[in-house]
Amino acid sequence: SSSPAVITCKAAVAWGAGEPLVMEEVELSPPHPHEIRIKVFSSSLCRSDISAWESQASSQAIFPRIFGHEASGIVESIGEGVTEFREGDHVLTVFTGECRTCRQCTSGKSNVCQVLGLERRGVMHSDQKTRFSIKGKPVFHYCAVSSFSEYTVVHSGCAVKVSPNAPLEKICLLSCGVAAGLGAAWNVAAVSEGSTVVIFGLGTVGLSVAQGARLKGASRIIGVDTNPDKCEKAKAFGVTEFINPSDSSEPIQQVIKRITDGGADYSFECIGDTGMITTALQSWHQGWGLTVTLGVPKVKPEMSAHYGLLLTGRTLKGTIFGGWKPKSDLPSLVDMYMNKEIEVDKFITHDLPFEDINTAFSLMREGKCLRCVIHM
Ligand code: COD
Ligand code: ZN
Repeated sequence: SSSPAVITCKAAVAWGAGEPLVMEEVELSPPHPHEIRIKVFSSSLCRSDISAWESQASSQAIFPRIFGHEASGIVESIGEGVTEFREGDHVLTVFTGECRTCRQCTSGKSNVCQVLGLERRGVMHSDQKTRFSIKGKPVFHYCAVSSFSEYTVVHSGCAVKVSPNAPLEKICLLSCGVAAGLGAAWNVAAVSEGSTVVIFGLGTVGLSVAQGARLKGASRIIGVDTNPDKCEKAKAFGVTEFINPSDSSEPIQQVIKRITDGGADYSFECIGDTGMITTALQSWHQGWGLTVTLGVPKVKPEMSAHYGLLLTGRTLKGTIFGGWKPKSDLPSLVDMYMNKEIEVDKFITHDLPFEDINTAFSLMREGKCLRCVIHM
């Protein structure tokens, strides 16, 4: 077939921190070598999109920018050297790619690719440039995905081919939040049967940890969240007890130790607050216990804790994307969804047309949704 050309399409562009997105006609270049151009089918909104869009930090002031990284789509065209994809393939995008050849990808010890790892500067990995522009002026990417657009270009290592039978409007959630939570429970913590689990933050990520823990037979799953609406919602995902820190004057770690006869076996930080990591560490059982951090802190990146907490044998682990290698592991998660072994649909509290994307941002900011799926 003839080589692909520049196209124009509609994209939701953020012009400044916290400013409502504006629907713009953007130019999108053809895929460069080893890249693919995707017709985005659906994209759900994840908290990280909001955090980056709201951030006043100068390192994050990358505008104009197209957010969105939890998405599904159909391959529209392929760049030179791409052998893995064809036009028409169904794909999930991933914010952390897998080149399959670098030292980390081949290590068997890490899911963080040296070449296609988390991109924070708003450009493509290969040439530090953008593929989007408006009247010739660059429009920046987010996590090298930028799915709040009718079309996008990603590195072929940042997309995963999935079964054409899977509903694209649902499985987009497996591209980030739901997979991250399940992976934290299964791959990183390896939650054991009969154990007690505490989850700080009951968004889609935290509730996916709950689902993962329930499927591994955890007997108590304690959810902690300052939003009282999460109490009812959380039960559907396996949370057995709910604690709202605003309801009690007793420190939360003390409450947990009291009700669990000495402390939890596992705790998970799904808020993005380093103070909560300290609290999570203090909620452990004496002599054992594992804390997994999933969030990226919005404010203070340093954390503090008394070394004695670790001295007696406790463990602190960090993870991104639940330890999954996207290319190797995501197709089987999609299959599990198709076989009804994992729940995805229940996380979708809202479906919205692309034009209403700012409504999705408001719903998430106000804590009124789990996932809003935006249909392109
Ligand atoms: N105490 C208790 N609960 C709180 C507090 C608090 N101080 N503050 C907020 N919460 C609750 C909120 O009420 C909400 O229910 C929950 O915490 C957070 O949920 P969501 O829906 O806002 O967010 P998620 O589940 O989509 O994601 C949360 C993460 C923290 C995991 C995410 O934002 C993140 O930091 N990801 C880091 C990894 C990363 O950058 N990956 C890149 C793509 S995600
Ligand atoms: Zn995300």
